[in-house]
Amino acid sequence: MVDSLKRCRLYAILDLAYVEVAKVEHVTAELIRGGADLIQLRAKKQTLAEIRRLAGKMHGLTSKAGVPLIVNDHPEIARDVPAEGLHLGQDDLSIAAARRVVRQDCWIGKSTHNVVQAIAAQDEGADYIGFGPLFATPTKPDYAPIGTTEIGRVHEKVRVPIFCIGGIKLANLPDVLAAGAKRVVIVSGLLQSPDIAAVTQSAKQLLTKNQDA
Ligand code: 3NM
Repeated sequence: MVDSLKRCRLYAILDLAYVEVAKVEHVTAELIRGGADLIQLRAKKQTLAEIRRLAGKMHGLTSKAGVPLIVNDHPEIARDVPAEGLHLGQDDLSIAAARRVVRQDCWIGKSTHNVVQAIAAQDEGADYIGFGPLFATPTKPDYAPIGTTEIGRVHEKVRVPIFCIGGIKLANLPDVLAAGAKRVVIVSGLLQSPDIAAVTQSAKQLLTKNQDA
C-alpha cells in the first residue's frame, strides 16, 4: 500500500466548490481518464449524509480503476466507504485519534503550511503531507502563499511523500518541478478546464517526465 502511495505523482481534488453534485461522477471519470493517481473528495458545505453518498458513488468508479480515493475531514466516512485514505488539516483531530477510527490500511495525510509543520506531521505519523499553498489560491483564500523557495528544504527534511499544493496550474507546473517538487495537488487548475481529462493528462505527463529526468 505505502509503495503505491510513493508511486503517486498527481493528486486531484474533486472540490464541490467547483463541481455540481450532479456532475460528480462525470468529473471523477474524467480525472481517472486523464490519469490522476489519487482523487480526494473535498466538501466543505455539504451534510455528512450527502458527503457519504457522494464518496460511495465516487468509490464505485475509483475502485474499478484502481485509483485510491481520499476522503477529506471525515474519518467515519473514510472508514465506511471504505476509502483508501483520509486527509486532515491542521485544525482537525490528531492522526492518532483518526487512526482509532479508520481501517488499519487507510492512509492518513495532513495539510502543512511550513517546514516545521511538515516535520511535525511526519513525526505524528502522516503517510503523506500536503505542502502549501505555494501560490495564492481562491480554493483556500485565507492562507498566505509560501512560494517555491521552501520546496527544496522540505524535501531534505521529510521522507514521506510530499504533495505541493496551492495555485498550481499547467502553466506554472514546470517552475514548481524545477524548484524540486516531485508530487503535486491541483484543484481549480483541473476542475475549471473545459477538458478535465486533457489537462489532467498534460499535468501527469509533465510529472512523469520529471520523474524520468
Ligand atoms: N489546501 P487550487 S491549498 C485545498 O495549502 C488546499 O493546504 C491547501 O486549490 C494548502 O489548486 C488548497 O485550486 C487549494 O489552488 C488548492
